[in-house]
Amino acid sequence: VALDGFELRVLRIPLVSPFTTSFGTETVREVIIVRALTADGDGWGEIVTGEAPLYSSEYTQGAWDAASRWLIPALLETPRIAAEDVSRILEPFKGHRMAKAGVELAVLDAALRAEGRPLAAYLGAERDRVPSGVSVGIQSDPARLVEVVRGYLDEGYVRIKLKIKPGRDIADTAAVREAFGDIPLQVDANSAYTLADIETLAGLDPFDLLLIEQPLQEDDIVDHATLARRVRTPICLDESIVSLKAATDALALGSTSVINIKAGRVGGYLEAVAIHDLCREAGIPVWCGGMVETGIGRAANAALAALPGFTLPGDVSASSRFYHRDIVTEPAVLEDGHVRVPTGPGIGVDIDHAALEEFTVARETVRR
Ligand code: OSB
Ligand code: MG
Repeated sequence: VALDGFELRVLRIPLVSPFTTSFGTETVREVIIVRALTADGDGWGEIVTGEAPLYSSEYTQGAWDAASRWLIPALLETPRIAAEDVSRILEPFKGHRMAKAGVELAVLDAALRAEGRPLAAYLGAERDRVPSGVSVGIQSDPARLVEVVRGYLDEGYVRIKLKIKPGRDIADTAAVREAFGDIPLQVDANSAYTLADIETLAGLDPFDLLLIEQPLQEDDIVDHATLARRVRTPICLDESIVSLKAATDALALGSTSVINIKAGRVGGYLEAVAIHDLCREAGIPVWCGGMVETGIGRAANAALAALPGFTLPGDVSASSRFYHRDIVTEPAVLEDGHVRVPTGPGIGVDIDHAALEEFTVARETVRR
């Protein structure tokens, strides 16, 4: 595509209910939307950082600075680039993977829209809908958690993921298992534990969980291998898998037996596909994680999750799980426990410009 420039916006979108994880409570999703401006039309991407560096080191203002001062100017140096060139051009800049992923998606969307080609087909998707799991935040107490989970099960979600943290783990998990029996159930600690908590984590074994997601720190790759030998529940890394190389290393060490793939965390949808391919070859199940995406990232995630190696339900929920109003004209909906993979060109969804404007709190255009 011939890039004329990029528009960056910070959006602040209210959540339908507070979302509590081991690292904090959010009531508003702050996110960066990227628009690639090209001679053949626009493309859209999403930088999934949050306001504060609590999930990983990336955060809104850092990603904004990296994108506007370094990543975008580097891409604008060449008159024409292919989406497949983006990661190589941005390679000299260390880290900032979420920023890179959002910029790459905008270029990819512009290129695919110009060709009339859907992202799903381009990535190698083989399904037209994907099973939808839901990530459930920490509630005031286990009884309330059971009621919230009941609501999601009634809506049709096919897999429940409970956020846990020290002191809100065993009793919460026990309450949900007790209330609903043999449902597909897993937990996510967002790196809230250390190896000193092995007894607690092994205490989750009787609940027959699909997996425990990211119990230890991002760089605790050896400790995760130690933990994996001491608990029966499969360990699934999220935060630790920042690249294809990190995935290769974690599998070699035995630190993880399932991988949560998030395009933002690994620097883009193309790197995400490479991790999918590695895992499929190795017989490692993967599933598509979420970062409370708007309709832009949610559409792209549905496309990714439709690849054949995504054998577990992902955090690819309906837009209504988080938002009253989305910024696309056809937000993802739950149909029989599944989300449909968009079939239109590019990410396959159109922007609701009125909603986009309503939630925009900052904007900047960087032109060639
Ligand atoms: O760890 O998977 C995570 C949300 C924000 C940051 C990290 C995580 C999450 C979720 C929600 O669990 C996933 C989603 O439904 O988008
Ligand atoms: Mg996670």
